[in-house]
Amino acid sequence: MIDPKALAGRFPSDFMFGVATASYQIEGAAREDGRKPSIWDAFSHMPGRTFNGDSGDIACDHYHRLDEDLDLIKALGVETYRFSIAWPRIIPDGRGPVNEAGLDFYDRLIDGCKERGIKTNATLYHWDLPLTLAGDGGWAARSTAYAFQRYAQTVMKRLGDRLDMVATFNEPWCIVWLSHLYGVHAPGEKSIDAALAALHTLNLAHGLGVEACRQEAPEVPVGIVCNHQAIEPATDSAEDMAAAERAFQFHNACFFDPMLKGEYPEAFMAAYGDRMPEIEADDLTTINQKLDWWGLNYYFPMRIAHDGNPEAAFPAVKDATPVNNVFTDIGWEVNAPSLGKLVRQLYDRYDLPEMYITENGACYNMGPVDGVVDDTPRIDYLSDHIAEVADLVAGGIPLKGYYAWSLMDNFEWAEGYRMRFGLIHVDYETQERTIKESGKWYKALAETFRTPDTETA
Ligand code: GCO
Repeated sequence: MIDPKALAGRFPSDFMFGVATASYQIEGAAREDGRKPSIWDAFSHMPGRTFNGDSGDIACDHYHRLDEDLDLIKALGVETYRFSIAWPRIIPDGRGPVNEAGLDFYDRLIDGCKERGIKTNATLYHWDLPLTLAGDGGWAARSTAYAFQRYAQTVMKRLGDRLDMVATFNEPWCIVWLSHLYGVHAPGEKSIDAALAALHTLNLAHGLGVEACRQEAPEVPVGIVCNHQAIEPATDSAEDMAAAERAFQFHNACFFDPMLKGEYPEAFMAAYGDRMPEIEADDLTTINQKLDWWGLNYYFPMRIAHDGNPEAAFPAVKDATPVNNVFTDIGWEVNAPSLGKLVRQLYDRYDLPEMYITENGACYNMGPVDGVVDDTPRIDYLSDHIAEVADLVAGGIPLKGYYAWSLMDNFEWAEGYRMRFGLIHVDYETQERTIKESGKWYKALAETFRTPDTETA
């Protein structure tokens, strides 16, 4: 275990440490104050979609425990809080009437952070699409991009004056591939055509969303949060290296090429161009917006090998065996150097602005024993990855902050409540919160960076 103060000493004084959450994973209050269902309410209530049939109906009951939870964020000594805004609270049918009560909740959240000297980083979309929009085709329908544009305008008009940062989307990869091709997340589609349609709608919505944020709140730095895949070829054979490039195009470049270069990647288009939805004349210009920042969510690498089967669909890769034999409780390989490699690869490939690690953390499911949650493996995971971040900063990457996932245990999507990522333990029966040993370790690290002007009087 690395000493937190020594680790802190490797970062510049303006570096920020924070914690992250997402609306559907923590809020609960799924039917309150005018909120209507999202695709995740529908999906989690379908048989067999989530572990144990768990849903976010109650989750961490954060909606009703806002002040207590903001106090906990402050108690962790962090400088910044990344959260997401639930579209179905703001515009419950996706388009149409605005629900003032929904905006009021985030008003209280942001003001509560301000009062406690905590900076705010809001994500507009972390997967809770209003269910009504799914009836029109959801992300597979182009019209959803325009509905998102209006939602972004609505949020920024009301909240933009007090936000420190905003992101259009969390993890386009999950929204497109995991949800529309692999069928694991809502809406549970398994169709390449649906996924390609969602890909273009999402990219377009991002561009329209950036414009909307700038129009309503020009002072707020706007960006996007991606979980680009850290693709590790099984060998350095020419075949595996070519496979890695194809995988990069499929998993990463189909988002970043249009967003940062105004084009879709070549081999990707050679494979799928004829199945893409219509790309209208100005679309790529709209998508290609200069960003103020970007965020990377990183947990584990993707190991791949060339798939020689002539029937294999692009990117024609198969899974390769992890070389690192250490896994978290969710089965993900622990590998901090892959984070560094991925970041350097992205800066080599793209003209990128400053960045944040917007999520990083580990699943370990131990609970309290005599009031103490001893989660040493999580501390080890965090230390190794934060040390990797320090190397990137020392190597000249404009990396300005790190957010631990997550503030507290929460609804882990298809895994329900059995997988725990929190720095704070949640007892879902009593809603009691207990700061884990990792939370105390992170506090010792993070509080070094709280500048006096962010302290409350
Ligand atoms: C994400 C997810 C989180 C997950 C975390 C662990 O952005 O992937 O936002 O919601 O809980 O990644 O799987």
